[in-house]
Amino acid sequence: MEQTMELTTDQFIRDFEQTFNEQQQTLLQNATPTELFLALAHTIRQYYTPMWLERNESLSARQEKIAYYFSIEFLPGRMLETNLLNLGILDTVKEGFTQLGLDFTAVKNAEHDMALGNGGLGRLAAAFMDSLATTGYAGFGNGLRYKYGLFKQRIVDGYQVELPDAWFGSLGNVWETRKDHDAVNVRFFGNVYMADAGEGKLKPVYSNAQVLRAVPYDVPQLGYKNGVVNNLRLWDVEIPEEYELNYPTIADRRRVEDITAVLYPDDSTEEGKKLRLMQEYFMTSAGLQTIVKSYLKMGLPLEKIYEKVSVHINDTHPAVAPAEFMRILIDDYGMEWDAAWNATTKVMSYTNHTILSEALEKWSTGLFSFVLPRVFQIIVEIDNRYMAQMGAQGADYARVENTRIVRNGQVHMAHLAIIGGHSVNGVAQIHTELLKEDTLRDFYALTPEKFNNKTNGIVQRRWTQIAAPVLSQTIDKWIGFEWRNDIHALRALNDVVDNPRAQNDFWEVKQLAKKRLADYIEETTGVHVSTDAIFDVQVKRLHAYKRQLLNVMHIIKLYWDIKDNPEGDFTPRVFIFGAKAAPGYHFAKSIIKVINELANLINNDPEIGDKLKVVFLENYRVSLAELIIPAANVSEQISLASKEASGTSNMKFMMTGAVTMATLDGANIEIRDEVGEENIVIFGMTKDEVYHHYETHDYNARYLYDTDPVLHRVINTFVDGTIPRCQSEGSEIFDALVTYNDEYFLLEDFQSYVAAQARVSALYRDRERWMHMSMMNIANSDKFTSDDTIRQYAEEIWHLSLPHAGRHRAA
Ligand code: GPQ
Repeated sequence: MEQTMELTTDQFIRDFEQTFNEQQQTLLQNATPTELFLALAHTIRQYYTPMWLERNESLSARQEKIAYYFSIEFLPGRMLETNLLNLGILDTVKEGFTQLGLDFTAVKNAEHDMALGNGGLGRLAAAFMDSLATTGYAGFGNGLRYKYGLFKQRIVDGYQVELPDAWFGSLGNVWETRKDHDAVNVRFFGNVYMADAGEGKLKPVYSNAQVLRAVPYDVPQLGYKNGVVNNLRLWDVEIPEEYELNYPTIADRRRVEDITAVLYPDDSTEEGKKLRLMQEYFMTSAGLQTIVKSYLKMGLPLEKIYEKVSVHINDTHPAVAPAEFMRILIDDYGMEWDAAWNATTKVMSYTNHTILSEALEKWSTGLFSFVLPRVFQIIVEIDNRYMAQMGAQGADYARVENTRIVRNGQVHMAHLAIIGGHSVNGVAQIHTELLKEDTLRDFYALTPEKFNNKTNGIVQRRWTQIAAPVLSQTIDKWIGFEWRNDIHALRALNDVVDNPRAQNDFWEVKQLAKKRLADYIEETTGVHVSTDAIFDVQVKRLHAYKRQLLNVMHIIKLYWDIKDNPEGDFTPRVFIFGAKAAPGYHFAKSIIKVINELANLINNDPEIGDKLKVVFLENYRVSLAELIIPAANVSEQISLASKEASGTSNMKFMMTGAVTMATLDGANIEIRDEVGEENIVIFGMTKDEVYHHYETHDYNARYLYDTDPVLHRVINTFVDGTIPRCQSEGSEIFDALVTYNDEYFLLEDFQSYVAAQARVSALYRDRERWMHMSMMNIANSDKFTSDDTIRQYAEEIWHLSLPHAGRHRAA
């Protein structure tokens, strides 16, 4: 149901000027973009606050079921334009700024990205918040209010340098509201023993525990033109007044503040691991405590809490939730074990985001029981009862043993999440299949009914209406405006993909986006790139399995092709990278260094000229993605088949008209199904071929290196001094590829990748054919709306119904 705020430009200007005058003691014309941004944000706050209050009142008055999405990461990026778009007043505000003679773009750029996430997982969580509000479901986020978000990346001498990202700095987060009255205490450490509580009951007694205060800050999540405002609750840590004497020095306090200081503390040390576990428990415990409290306010029986509450465990970071929920129900509210367990398993559900084993969290029982002694007791009890119950059912012993929570001195968090919940899902079809047949196969054999797939999605509004306004206008021109409210209407574009005038329009749109990016590239790197070249983009975290290195090997091959035959016919390309490497991930950082040195070599070779350029854009983040993605001709999605759970940038590129260069991995497969085989470029091994290598151990990278002369030359380029200033990084790469047998099969996929890239070059030269492909991608991208993904979560996992619209109804 569409519903926009009624706001005239004149009214907006009055509101804005009034807020500005109250806040900033200066003239509008003298204000900095930041001052203007703050005034604008506060104006918007006034607009949505009544809706927010009303939403909360109506949800509790109607006792609506609420799903709580627990995630250690949320990556919304900038909120200004999303909030304006969703209120339906983006154009009004832009017009108001024009009338005031102010530069809206400068003001929007003054907002610091809210980067409380690393990459896909955090961005997905933020997308789900938007889609929950947009679909109208009551779904609230629960996470941490990090003082420093994901590090800021600088490139110095080709190396990644990490700087702290003080995202709310001295200005604060303009969107949040502190909710003091919902603060709760969270306990760590100490000793716990069970004492007689009378009536044959036991109660835990704590000694020497550390008690910390969890204070929530709420960030509103606005639905698209529907008047709905949901809530993202981020927890911060404080020292409770009654315990202040325990922290006499600033250093003592700092250690506490560390809990919400950084997004992923370095966990290569025992201290770092402890801090990470404390973060996970802190947000989980605080969230669950307040959820139970607000449920009880309705006066309903606690045993039935699952009728009004769902808790979603986003990856394993909040997977302590089932045990903590049991603790709250039993210790704090006196419930019996069986009733508590029944409620817990009905409340909890879990999403897995990777099959890579290093990301499936495990904690040593020593550390876990030291930090969370009571929760550990409960986990041991859950584990014992699970064994007993499975044994009684006659389940296969080996399977049960493999699925235990506590095993070989470790606590397996994914196992706790699966045993303690009713649903486990993967994030793309192939990923869910792999969970069933490999990673979690014993669980699947024991409890197949828990497994389901929910293919990821994106907030398409952000990637078109906000990131690509001209593309959006062009879509309007050809099929009307309906797609802005119902994304499935985009399919009407299928009718014009072969219309020469439409093709021409969409070509021009892409050229404009490329020009915008080319200007940015020149400004930030000094490299001039031609918009006549194919813009070939790979932006994502730097990880060996994502195979940025395969892309690099292809670039080296092209470099030699041109050097060998400078007069040859060549389709010009600009290769654009953006990628942060985890601070402790040495190999990934070496790849960044090599990309930068290769870029120096190529970009400064007059013989190469405009035929080939390589650009590494530093500090890749959501707001930079908004600039880069709409400008891409080719979207590089080249992970080793089976390794990328889904990918989500692949969906954003598709939607803005890039052609995907893809392995049959993650959601690439579903993209192919939507656009058709001929409108995507597929290469490389399938997951079955990869698994065949694993089973037979027959892979021999050195043999490929020795026998394929092209590969041989490309790989030698890493170590023969051709690329200056990266001797040691080059030999690390050589060793990974040849000496250590190429874990991600780059050598095997190389020839097929090169052939696929040659196909892309040929296709691009046939503009009609290329525009057909490009527009087919836009026209068939509706499947990947996170609005539909979240509807499936809401209906199939959380069993929510759509709350009735409040007073704010469409006229
Ligand atoms: N993903 Cl386990 C992350 O971004 N961080 C993580 O710690 C884990 C997964 C990604 C995954 O690699 C992508 O394939 C997915 O598209 C994304 O999660 C969202 O599901």
